[in-house]
Order: sequence, then structure tokens, then C-alpha cells
Amino acid sequence: MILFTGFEPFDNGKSNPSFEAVKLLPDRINGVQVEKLELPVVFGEASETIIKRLEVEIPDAIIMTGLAAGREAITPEVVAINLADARIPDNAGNEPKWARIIQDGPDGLFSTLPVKQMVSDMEAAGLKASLSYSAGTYVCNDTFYRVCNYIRAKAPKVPCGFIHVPAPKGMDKGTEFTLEDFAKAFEICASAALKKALG
Ligand code: PCA
Repeated sequence: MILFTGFEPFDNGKSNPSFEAVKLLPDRINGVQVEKLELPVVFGEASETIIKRLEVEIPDAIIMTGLAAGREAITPEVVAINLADARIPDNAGNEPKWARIIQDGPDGLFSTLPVKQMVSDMEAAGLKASLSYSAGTYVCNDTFYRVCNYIRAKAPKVPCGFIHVPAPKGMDKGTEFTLEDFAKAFEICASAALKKALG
């Protein structure tokens, strides 16, 4: 099983293209069952939703996704940092400022997805992609950090990481990307992750 997550809308958005694109994914990729989870845009709760699922079953790979409006490309994140610093309140009204996510956790945790391979595979398919070295300091980074921290203790061989998508066509700060483009990109990334995990 490969676990894909996306987020609910936030910041007055009517929809969130991350989960909208996840919903378009097929039920199987390379013969592996795809599971889709929609996450609340709430510090701590989003990662709890994932960790509850991981307590039942450890997937072959974990790909979390979110929206980063203003970006121009599909961006696999390289590293999660141990810092929460909200620019706006989350969907439950939390607004942490300059706080460590996990007091005694490492400063940063690297994605274990094959991020460079993912970028070259997306580019080969004609999708604009590049590495990102910061997932920000809001709910996406918080979720990315907490889930990587959980999985490195429980199942360190399971590729786990995060991909930000830009705003799609028609949305504020929109690019030329469609939701179908994002879904195609996610499928390409899933293939690379499963190849790393399962050979
Ligand atoms: N993007 C936000 C949170 C939810 C989402 O889709 C972020 O980048 O932190």
C-alpha cells in the first residue's frame, strides 16, 4: 500500500488542489494499492491523522502533499525543519510563533523519497519540477517533520516525504498546471518511491 495525503482548504481558499489531485489518483500504481487521506490544516492534528493510520498498517511508501501558492513548479521537499512559525492562524485558530515542533528532536529531517529521481522523472514527462529546500514553517512542514520523525523510529526503510504543488490554473496566483497534471506528477513520484522501496 502507498499512502497519499493532501490537505483541506485553508486561508479562505474554496478548495485545496493537493487533496483534489490526490483524489484523481488511480486505486493502484504499479500494482500497489493507493490509499488517500485528507488532512485538517491544524498543527499536530494533521500528523496525528496520519500516525493513527500508520499504527494500523505501515505502507510501502508515504507521500504527503500540500499547496504552496506562489511557486512555479512541482516541488519535492528535501528537508523538514524543527520549527513552527505561523504567518496566519490554522483552521483551529492555532498560531505558534518560533516554536520547536518536537523539543528534543533533531533540527532537521531529510525526506527519504528519491527526490532527485522524482524531479528528473517529472521533467522527462514534460512537467515543470524542481527541488525545494524549505517546506516553510506552517502546517505542511509540521506534518512533514512529525511523520518523518515517527517513521524513522518505526520503519526507517519506508520512503517518506512531502511534495508541494503550486496554485493551479484558475486559482489566485495560478499557474498553467491543471489538477490532472498534479495527479500525473504524483503517480510518477509514486512509481519512483515504490521502485526505491520494493525494487
Ligand atoms: N499548504 C500549507 C498548509 C496546507 C497546505 O496545503 C503549508 O504549506 O503549510
